[in-house]
Amino acid sequence: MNAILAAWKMSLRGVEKAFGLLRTGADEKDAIKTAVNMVEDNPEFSSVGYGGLPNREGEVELDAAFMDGTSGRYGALLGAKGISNPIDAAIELGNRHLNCVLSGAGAEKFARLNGFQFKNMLTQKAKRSWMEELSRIDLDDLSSYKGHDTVCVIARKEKDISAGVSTSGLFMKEPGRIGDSPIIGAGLYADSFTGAASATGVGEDIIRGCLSYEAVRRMEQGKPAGIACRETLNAFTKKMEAKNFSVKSISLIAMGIDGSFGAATNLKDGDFTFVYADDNHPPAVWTIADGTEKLLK
Ligand code: SD4
Repeated sequence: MNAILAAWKMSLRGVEKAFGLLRTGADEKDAIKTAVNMVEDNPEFSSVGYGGLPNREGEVELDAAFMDGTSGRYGALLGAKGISNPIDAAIELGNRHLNCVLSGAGAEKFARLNGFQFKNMLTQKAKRSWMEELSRIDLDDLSSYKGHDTVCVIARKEKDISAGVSTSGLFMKEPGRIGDSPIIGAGLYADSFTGAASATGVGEDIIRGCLSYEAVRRMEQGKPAGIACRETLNAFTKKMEAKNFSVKSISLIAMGIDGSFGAATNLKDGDFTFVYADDNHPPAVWTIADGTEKLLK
């Protein structure tokens, strides 16, 4: 079975291309790279790669990670600047056993030494948004700004399932702030025995719940992907409420080796979108409404 699941409708073009490659022989790692690269390279998407919105000092800091569910390998880069395609460097880091998670200057040095391309990731448009926002926002109230969405891609080739994520993180974050996206178990988790999950939304809250790991753990107990996502999000929200902690925006996607796929969100109906394709479903945009997955008309 070939399948791809990706967060947010901005992933559609990338998933279409990646799914075509998957069906004609590419492995799931190449499919993830292709789908994520198309979002990273598109300056219209203000949350990922080139054109991503900067931190409060006007610098674009990038987080990316890749986890191979068959080998258990994982690579991540945190708060790196200027790397054109952070997911490529994360995939490369995943080939290492040690030193597979690098931050800041170390991550940039690794990318340079390994021949990855660099460019100024701050577009004029992103700079203008930053300048406008600087005069307006309450810096103590960081939340997931509209249109600020991480690209999360899960791909399956026969029995192999992997996951990759890439983001410029929350707009106006503090320099050095790291979200869930590159953190194993939080922003992504993949285990080909069971399935994979990935998260988008306010990273600080996703990290608190280790939500991607938790969704995969629930699938391991026999839950289909969508139910595992909903149970994970509901249980976490309830537990945090009992601690007088109110969680912000969170959305989860998951795919099981049993063929299931699904998502959960605490955004309002229709606001969270995802893209899915497999051998029986052509690439299409889905959403969550009335608590379940629905094809977006
Ligand atoms: C972060 N989870 O840096 C990312 C941002 C995101 O939708 O996914 N926004 O916290």
